[in-house]
Amino acid sequence: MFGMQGSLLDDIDEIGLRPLEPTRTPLADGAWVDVCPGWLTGVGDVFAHLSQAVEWRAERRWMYEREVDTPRLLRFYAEGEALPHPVLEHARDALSRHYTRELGEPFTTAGMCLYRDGNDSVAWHGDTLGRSSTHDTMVAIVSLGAPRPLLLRPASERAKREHQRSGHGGSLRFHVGHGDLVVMGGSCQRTWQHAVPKLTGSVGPRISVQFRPHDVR
Ligand SMILES: O=C(O)CCC(=O)C(=O)O
Repeated sequence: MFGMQGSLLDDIDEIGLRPLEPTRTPLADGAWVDVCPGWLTGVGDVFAHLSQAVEWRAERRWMYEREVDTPRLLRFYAEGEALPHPVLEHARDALSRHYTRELGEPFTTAGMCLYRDGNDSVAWHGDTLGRSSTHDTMVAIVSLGAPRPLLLRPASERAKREHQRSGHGGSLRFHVGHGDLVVMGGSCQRTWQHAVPKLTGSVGPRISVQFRPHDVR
């Protein structure tokens, strides 16, 4: 459906998970981000399976008094719903085990997005539906396919001030694809925002799988 050129790693690796040993970057106002490059292996096969097996849906939204397509395809797997590939169940369980002491609860849902090309995108937002609007939590994102920039910028006044003072100023950029894991934690969903911007030129498809705990969207 959406062809992808595999990287060298994708070609030689079996489907599985490398050891979960993320590197943490503290962010302003109580947020942090963990990164574990190439965590999921055998990405080419998983991507091919997901692009065919998932019932991708186009959603509509209102913009300037007009209903338009959301620029990406989506599928949400609710608590208790089987995930479309066993390695995603392993990933969710491994994340729950790794973060159990810090998070205090398991990851239970999986949101999936398919960015078909550089025209697909998601605008600046925090995942602030449910408890994440008031409580610290985590959103763990596994990226498959062509790397895309995942941008983070401070949103609360305090985060903006602290981020500015730290000398960084602008947005942070994580180039994610090919099985990379990014976990946004602490206050990140309410004090920072994230986005996947549109890109020009030839951009291959990317699938993002977001694992979240109960009542976090
Ligand atoms: O594509 C991504 O990794 C980000 C997805 C996202 O922010 C969302 O669906 O809320």
